[in-house]
Amino acid sequence: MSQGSRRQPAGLSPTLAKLNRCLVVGVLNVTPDSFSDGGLFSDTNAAVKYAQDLIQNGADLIDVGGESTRPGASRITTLEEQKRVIPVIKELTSLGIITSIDTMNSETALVAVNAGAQMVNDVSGGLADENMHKCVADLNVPYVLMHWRGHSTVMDNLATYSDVVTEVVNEIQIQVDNAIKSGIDRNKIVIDPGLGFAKNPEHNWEILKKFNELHHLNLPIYIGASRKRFLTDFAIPRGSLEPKDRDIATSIITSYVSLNGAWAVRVHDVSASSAAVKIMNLVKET
Ligand code: PMM
Repeated sequence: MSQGSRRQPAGLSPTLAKLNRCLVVGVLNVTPDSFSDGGLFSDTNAAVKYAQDLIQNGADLIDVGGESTRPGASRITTLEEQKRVIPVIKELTSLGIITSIDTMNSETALVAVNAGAQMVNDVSGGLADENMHKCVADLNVPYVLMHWRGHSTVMDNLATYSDVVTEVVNEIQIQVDNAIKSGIDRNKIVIDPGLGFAKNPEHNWEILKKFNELHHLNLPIYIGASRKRFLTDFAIPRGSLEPKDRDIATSIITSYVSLNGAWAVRVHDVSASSAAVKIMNLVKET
């Protein structure tokens, strides 16, 4: 198997920067309606306890999100989003746990970084909020820029491609150029093909099959495959696995992308993916 070389962004805390392997990002959705873990955390204490368990089980950092991006999800107000995530980020920071903020909203990104988040994870790559790139440039933190074509209410209708990998790479390149024009340091950008976002299962598999083409962008790569519906394609009958039964498939994807040079994977079940990235590091050519 050909192995892409792993790049990492500048501006990481030394704890993360020194890890010579794919990072494991634990998902913490403080939402009532995310597709696999929505509604688990009604209060800050429960969310913090869950994040501590994720760290205990091998997460290197925690991605905190307050707005669901599952297909069909509707938007929430900035105030509601911040009410959900900011107390959690503050508490995790005080406990020494590294966090990123999963938001499309520049105001939330700003408040979250001021509360201690060390990275902005923007599933819209700057397209949902025209102030996001300028905001991240000022914050000067690592920025995950995901491929995106539209909000959750419409994204399934936007899954039309003649060559998905070429189009995704080209559209990411445009957003990277826009980000740099707004003042974001290129060394702080991480790209993500956005599995499941305006992509049907065949598109997701094609992107994974041609994973090495993502390296043409010469930027660190972040992958969020965890528990997504396409991971049920192998099941009999097809599609029969519930989100929580997709963790074995998720960890197999983690093995594959970490061997192929992904910088980080965003996962719900961190223990299996943590084992996967460590084992892949042992078998990988250096
Ligand atoms: N997927 C989800 C949420 N945030 N962020 C990035 N960068 N990439 C992803 O693929 C991604 C994300 C949706 O999954 P969830 O509802 O389980 O959090």
